[in-house]
Amino acid sequence: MNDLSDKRTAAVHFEPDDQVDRLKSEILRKLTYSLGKAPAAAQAHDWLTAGILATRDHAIDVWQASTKESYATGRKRVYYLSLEFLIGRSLADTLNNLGLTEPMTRAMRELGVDLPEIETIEPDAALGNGGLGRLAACYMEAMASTGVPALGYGIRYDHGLFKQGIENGRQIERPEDWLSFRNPWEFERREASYRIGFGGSVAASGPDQVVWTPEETVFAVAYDTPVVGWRGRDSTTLRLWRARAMHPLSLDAFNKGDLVGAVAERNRAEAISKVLYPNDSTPAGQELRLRQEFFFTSASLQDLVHRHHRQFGSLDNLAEKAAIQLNDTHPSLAVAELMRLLLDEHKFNWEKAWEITNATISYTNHTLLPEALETWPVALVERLLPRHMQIIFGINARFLDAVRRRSPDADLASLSLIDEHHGRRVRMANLAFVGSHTVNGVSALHSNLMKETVFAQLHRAFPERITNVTNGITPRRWLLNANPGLTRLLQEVCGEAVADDIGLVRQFGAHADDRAVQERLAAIRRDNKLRLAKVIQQDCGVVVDPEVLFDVQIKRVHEYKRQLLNILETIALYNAIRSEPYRDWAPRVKVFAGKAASNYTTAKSIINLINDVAAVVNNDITTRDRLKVVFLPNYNVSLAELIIPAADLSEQISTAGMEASGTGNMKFALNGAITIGTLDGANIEIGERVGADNIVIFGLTADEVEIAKRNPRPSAEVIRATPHLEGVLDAVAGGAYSPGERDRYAQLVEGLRLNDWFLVLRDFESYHQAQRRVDALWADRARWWQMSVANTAHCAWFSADRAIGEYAERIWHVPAGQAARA
Ligand code: OX2
Repeated sequence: MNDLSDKRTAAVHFEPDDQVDRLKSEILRKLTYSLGKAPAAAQAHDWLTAGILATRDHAIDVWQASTKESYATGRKRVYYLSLEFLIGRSLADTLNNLGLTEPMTRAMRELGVDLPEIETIEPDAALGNGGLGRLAACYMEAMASTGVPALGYGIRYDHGLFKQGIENGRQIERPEDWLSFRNPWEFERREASYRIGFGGSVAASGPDQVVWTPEETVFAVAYDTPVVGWRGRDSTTLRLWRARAMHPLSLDAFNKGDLVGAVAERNRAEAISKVLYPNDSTPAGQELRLRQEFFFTSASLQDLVHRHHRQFGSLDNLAEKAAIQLNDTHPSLAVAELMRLLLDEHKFNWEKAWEITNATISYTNHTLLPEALETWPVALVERLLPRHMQIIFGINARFLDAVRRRSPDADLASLSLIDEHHGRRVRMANLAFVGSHTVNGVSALHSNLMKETVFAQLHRAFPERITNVTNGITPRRWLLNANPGLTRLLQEVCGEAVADDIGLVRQFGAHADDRAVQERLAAIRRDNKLRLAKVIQQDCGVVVDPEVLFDVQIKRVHEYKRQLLNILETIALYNAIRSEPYRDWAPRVKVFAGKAASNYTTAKSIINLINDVAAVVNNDITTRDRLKVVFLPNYNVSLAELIIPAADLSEQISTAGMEASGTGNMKFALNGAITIGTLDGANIEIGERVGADNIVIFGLTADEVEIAKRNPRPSAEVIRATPHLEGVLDAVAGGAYSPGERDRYAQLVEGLRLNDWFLVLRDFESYHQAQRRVDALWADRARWWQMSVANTAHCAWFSADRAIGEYAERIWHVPAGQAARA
């Protein structure tokens, strides 16, 4: 059997049996000739790798055809720059997109291997922290599915996001090691290797000519992975950079016996792609982080400029053929680096270089939290990137001049790319904003708040620049693959074509009152809950009943996301059940999962509290059948795929105005969970689509939060006015949940009493009442399933295909491939 299939998979229709036979021999060939294993000796991981390699061949066929087509037609291409791509596992999704799930399952079965089982040993590619990184991964798949030619650029971290363990209720971090047994999906591209300079000096070499001589140079080497879209029609490329030393070994030092010095350069260079920073929406004030940002930005821009030049022979038309999207400010240096390439290497004059740069780059903002807005000390940028600092000053001077001429009363200090108040720092968001033709927020509320708050002055200077593209999620991974039961039901009710056109789920809405549909839905959810219950028992040692309400909050642990509000309300509920054990409480299991940044003490204390509360509640016989609390360790993409289809209630309870969008909220709603949430981020748009009766909203609005912050009510007054709260806080602060260390949570509670910045206390009562509305809805199960149907039926709009369609049309000006070629 020929190893290299010569046609694109999805376009070819084999008889099912032929296809299974073909796959079997492809797998065996890989096992024998790529892994050197006989079937009888093969371990589970060998079968997995053989399966991946066989699948990859099919992906390559699609990939090469896509690449050839986009070169042949010279179509505009998107370059998506992101410091994070939170991919998770790839085998199941790739098979499904290629239409090979069934034949591969059969082929493996005939070889004596259980495919779903070996799929679970594929390591998660965790090259991201949370929503921002997962969004990038969803968009790579959606661009492949809608035929938008694209390359995603990032860093190939040796170690992705840390593994979280829970020991004695506390988070511990262990290094992640996804590459330890190599990555069978990727291809090293030795020819795509670029020099990245740091430090050194800048000298004039003629009128308008500048030469930067870096003091230190490292290599960036490309590793490519195909990302196949739905039905294997198209593919995008994920190109990740690895840092290599120019001189991996100093023989001189080695021969003198200096073993450490001999590899010092190598260690310093390779540190750049060693580990992902475990911060979610807070910047890391570390030189290494800035080196990472410049490293991947420069490699990506050199690469795309080089490719463009090779294809078109000139950079004059760069903006016509390339759209560069900055995923947050981490790649903001792209503005200065593209200017440098155009000015210093391609000899454009400033005006032309600026015109090209601005017409090519656009920027997505993901947060307004002031502590999360990235800035770098001017002195550091000057030392590490002297030429870029000059260019940034040049951009700033021209920009401020132009504003001053147009509006003499403009607030130049807040517009400036340099913050002069905090020891002179470069404002990366201002740099990205000024360098971009379009800047977008990620939900309607967030984009409006951008105009009113952080970017108010810049918005006045460029009133057309800010736009909104509400986030989206890929329905392939988050519905079709994660929830096959629900998918089958949707295909029966709305037609097979829902898989191709998620918009068809709308028809599901007409069946909200259909008892048979409701029963099916209940059975599907029960199965999903059973699967999760097994994992809960394994990982937490807690037995949970799949009949009870699964109330779920899974996301990074952060004060603004308010896991603390959830656990405090859980304590109030626990107290209430204990004092009235015979009332008909809606039995629940509270499911938590999420990582805290390793240096974020308060978030870690909240994790500790959840586990301490769990230990008390789960061992209390009075509440045994009514309430359980579990914290699942090591939250990641794979765990989310297991939990989301099993959720009845989705907790989206951030302080209004603080969660830019959220994307977990969309995944839950599409899978039919009911949202309990604040009017924040994309919750608002979910509510608009599913209807006010099908979502449980509580709490202060963003406007009210704004007012509450300006005139804070003393916590003591809020506590006095809120039933149950005082008792809950006293119990936590007094050690009721930490008997071995009574003041473990004294500080956490004191923080709330002193300055309730995230309005946990202010929103407590409203949240508590909302939870009682949930109890009532759950008691009327027919009503619950009605709501669930409405959620699934009206959330197709949150598909990443829709979001990518908006970027393509309004920001990148690239035609979507399938439409363009149809
Ligand atoms: C996250 C935001 O917090 C979240 O609201 C949003 O849904 C996601 O990005 C995707 O847009 N780091 N993570 C985020 O922002 C930053 C910065």
